[in-house]
Amino acid sequence: MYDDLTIENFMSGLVKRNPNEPEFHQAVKEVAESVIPFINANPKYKDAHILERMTEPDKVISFRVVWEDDEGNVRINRGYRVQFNNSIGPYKGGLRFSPTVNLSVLKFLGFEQTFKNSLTTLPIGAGKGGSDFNPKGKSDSEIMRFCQSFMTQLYQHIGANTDVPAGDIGVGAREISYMFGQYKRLTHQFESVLTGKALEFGGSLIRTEATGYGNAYFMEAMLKQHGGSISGKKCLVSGSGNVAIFCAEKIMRLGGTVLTLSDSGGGIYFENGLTQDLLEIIKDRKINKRQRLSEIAVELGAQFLEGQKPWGVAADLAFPCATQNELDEADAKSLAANNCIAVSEGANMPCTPEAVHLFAENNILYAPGKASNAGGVAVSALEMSQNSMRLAWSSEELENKLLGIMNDIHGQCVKHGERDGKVDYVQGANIAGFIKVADAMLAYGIA
Ligand code: NDP
Ligand code: 2IT
Repeated sequence: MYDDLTIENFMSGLVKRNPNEPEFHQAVKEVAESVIPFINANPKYKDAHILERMTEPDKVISFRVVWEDDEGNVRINRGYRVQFNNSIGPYKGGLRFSPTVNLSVLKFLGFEQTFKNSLTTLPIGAGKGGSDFNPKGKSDSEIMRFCQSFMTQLYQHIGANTDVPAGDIGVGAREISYMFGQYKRLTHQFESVLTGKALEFGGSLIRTEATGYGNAYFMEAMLKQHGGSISGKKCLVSGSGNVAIFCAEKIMRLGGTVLTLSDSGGGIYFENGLTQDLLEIIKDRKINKRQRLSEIAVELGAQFLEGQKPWGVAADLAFPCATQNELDEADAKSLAANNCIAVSEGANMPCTPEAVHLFAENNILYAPGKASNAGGVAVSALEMSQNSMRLAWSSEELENKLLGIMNDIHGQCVKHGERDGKVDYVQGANIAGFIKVADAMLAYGIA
């Protein structure tokens, strides 16, 4: 009925409708490049304008968050929730607290979440939210007052069957607990409105570990598909937060050697490889005491690489687990020069498009985050299932389910991404994630 879509026309319309949102444009372009040829080959999606509808969030909520700091000053931040798509389940996705949060960043994350959540095989829609609040250097009381004020605004927009937020950068167990407590006070409901809760009040075993473990499992599946494994490989991990720490732990358990971690101050290099004992120190210092890597490098017997990223260290595998666009073309060149064989994203969109292009040119296997970091949201969905049943599964059951889900996602990428004996994981993840959501949207009619 309509002329073929072109990537150029589609993107120029999207950029016009959403000016000054570079991260959102970047995330959509990556999907459009894989999905538009598929849409043109399947006119039911084209005629219903499904991609245009999928790139317009269902609802964008922005609100004022006012709180008092320890000196009695009145502080004002902006809070958001982007409810992107609820075609296959309640909106689901994390909250990020960072001064770098803006609408472009949350729209890119919400859009990616649509495909990621579809790939998990579980009934979850997509959302993302957060605030430009900077948690660094804040006291525990300040964090509590901010979280309570944030939830006082957010609570009316979320619910166990409506929208279920979780953590992301700057939001961990402490913040989720303060927000859950405030939701309960405001609504008189003890319901599964947040995931990543503490075990005492409905949290799931393995949720803390799930994103990082899942990323290592995805890398293992990708290497197995190509006749290899993590065992015996030298690995670079970036970040030292929730995702990075547990990705490093699972890499070590699978027999790999972790040479690096990082934070926004720089990288840390373990000449002889990270050990579980050192990782326990890092968990305590980073998660409980919120220290910088530069402060603990000496105690860890490691070299601190001030202001540097890990990608210059020679290794076989790379796991970017910090933040978006942290691995650029120059970094990809360093990886290629050192004969890196595979990259699996723990963070959301950590590799720039130029870096991804370079991976393809150098035959470096590449797993996009929407596939490889889906383990976190998958175990969040399992937390919702357990809450609905008022039961709790064991760690063994949950880890088996997580492994099964990551292997299933890998299988979907192979099914939709295999070309000439090679797997294009970007193509596979985008098409597989698209089909389920698009078919649900078609079934609802014009809405
Ligand atoms: P955390 O807040 O626990 O840790 C973030 C880590 O990344 C910290 O080490 C932080 O260092 C580092 N970092 C943040 N910004 C930068 C930057 N600009 N440059 C260098 N390092 C930086 O967050 P998570 O581990 O939860 O999240 C990490 C990534 O994984 C994000 O992209 C997130 O969206 C993604 N993700 C998270 C999931 C989850 O379940 N938590 C699920 C799926 C994806 P510093 O402390 O110095 O800021
Ligand atoms: O990016 C992500 O998938 C997350 N931050 C986890 C979301 C969730 O709902 O567990």
